[in-house]
Amino acid sequence: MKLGYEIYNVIRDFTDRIYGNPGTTELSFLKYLPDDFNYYLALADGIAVGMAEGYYLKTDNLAIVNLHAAPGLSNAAGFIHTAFMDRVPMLIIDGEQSSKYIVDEPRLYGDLKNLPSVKGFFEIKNSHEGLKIINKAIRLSLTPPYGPTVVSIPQDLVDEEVKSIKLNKFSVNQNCSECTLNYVTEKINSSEKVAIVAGYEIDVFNAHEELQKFAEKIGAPIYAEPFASRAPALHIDGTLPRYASQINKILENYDLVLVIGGSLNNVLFPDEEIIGNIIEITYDSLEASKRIWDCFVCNPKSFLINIFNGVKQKNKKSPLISIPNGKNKEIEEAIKTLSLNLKGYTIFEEAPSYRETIREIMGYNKRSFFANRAGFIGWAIPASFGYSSAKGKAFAIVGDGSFNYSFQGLWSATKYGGKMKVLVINNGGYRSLKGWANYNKDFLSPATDPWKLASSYNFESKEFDNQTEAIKWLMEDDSQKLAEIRI
Ligand SMILES: Cc1ncc(C[n+]2csc(CCOP(=O)(O)OP(=O)(O)O)c2C)c(N)n1
Repeated sequence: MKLGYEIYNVIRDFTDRIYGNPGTTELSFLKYLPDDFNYYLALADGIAVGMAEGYYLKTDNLAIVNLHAAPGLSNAAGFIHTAFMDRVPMLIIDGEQSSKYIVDEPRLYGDLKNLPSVKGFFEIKNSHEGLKIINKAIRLSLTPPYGPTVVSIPQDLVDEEVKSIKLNKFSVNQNCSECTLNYVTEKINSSEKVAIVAGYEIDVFNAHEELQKFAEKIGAPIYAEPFASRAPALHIDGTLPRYASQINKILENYDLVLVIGGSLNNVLFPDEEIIGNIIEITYDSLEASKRIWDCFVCNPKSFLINIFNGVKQKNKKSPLISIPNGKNKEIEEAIKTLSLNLKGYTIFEEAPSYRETIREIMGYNKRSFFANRAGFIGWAIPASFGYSSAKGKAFAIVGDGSFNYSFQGLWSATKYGGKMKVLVINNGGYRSLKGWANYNKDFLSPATDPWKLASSYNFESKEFDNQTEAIKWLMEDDSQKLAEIRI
């Protein structure tokens, strides 16, 4: 059979769909798209990547994207970087000019082998190696830390005859060694005041219950890592602030800080070196390699299960240190109303001025709260649609500034359907930047009407003065809706 046909046969073991945006060099590959395979069109390249990330967040499946040669890939770079930071298993297939003439560097060609933030970039040189390269790119992407890989396929090669291959099983699961467990147990048992900083890997590995039991036994408060991107625990005692110096003020109160499945360095303002008596357990060797404190790279769920019996029950709970984090009153009413009327919707948070307010009021529901780890705005709408395209119920909370980066994702939502809501908090521009800058300039206040843009894609949208009314209208049924509140 032809290479194009065989590629779909291989990826069929992982997913039933591709998110993409096509160009001339993809047309030959896309003509082999099987009838039972879904192609979700995004109106811009990066948006396809954001949608694919949302699909992964709902399904845990490898996400597959089809992009257009160098223009498509380079245009999607911000979203690819975000998928990399979020550790998303993702295969990006991009079309390329005909193999014989790539050497002449025709239009659309670009040497993107050094594209940052991908785990591997592979160019198929001949049809014989095509399926092996797809296999290699998939396996590399699925090796922790997960991340995007790219396979570039010259458009002529997909029409060549190749032998089929069946991908065999592949899985990586590194449990924590006895030696690690003994070391950490001894440290915990000999420390009086222990704190836990829990991160997004707890949600990735579904280790919430194990974390809770462990924390209770050792009497440790659980802090969420700064800007936690997924639910780090069932119950959080405190949230770490935006400044490294403020984090240090908290950590200095403990003899031992256990960072489990996250990063202390995910701070917005690294104004100081983060210090403390820290032990970190993560499945992410890239994260661990950057730290100078004790780090053990292994599955955090296996860590929590296997350390439990060895640690001593502590009768006195270590103190909880709280630093007020500037909760913003402006949208409290809306977020409170929403948290009482969530109806199984999953939050995609992208409201820079209100991140803490949203987290504090709503808390983190297991596998029902997502943000990105790259500090990238424009992600929440495509990711919400990707999530809803996989039968999830997605609720994006976005600022007006953030909305304008990727509202084209709403076109895909109206085209393909799915349960998706959007709340736009319109504060007349880049409020967070104005706050940090401490001055106001015209370029910080772009005035736009998001609900009008959404309406132009037939995404039902309305503007509200009253926050409670807005939430009530959004949540009164399961249809796709956008409410914009002006504050
Ligand atoms: C892709 C990208 N471009 C630019 C920025 C810089 N940036 C951070 S916050 C922000 C303003 C966001 O405006 P809005 O969503 O309305 O939130 P607000 O600041 O008003 O709370 C900008 C431009 C960014 N983080 N990501």
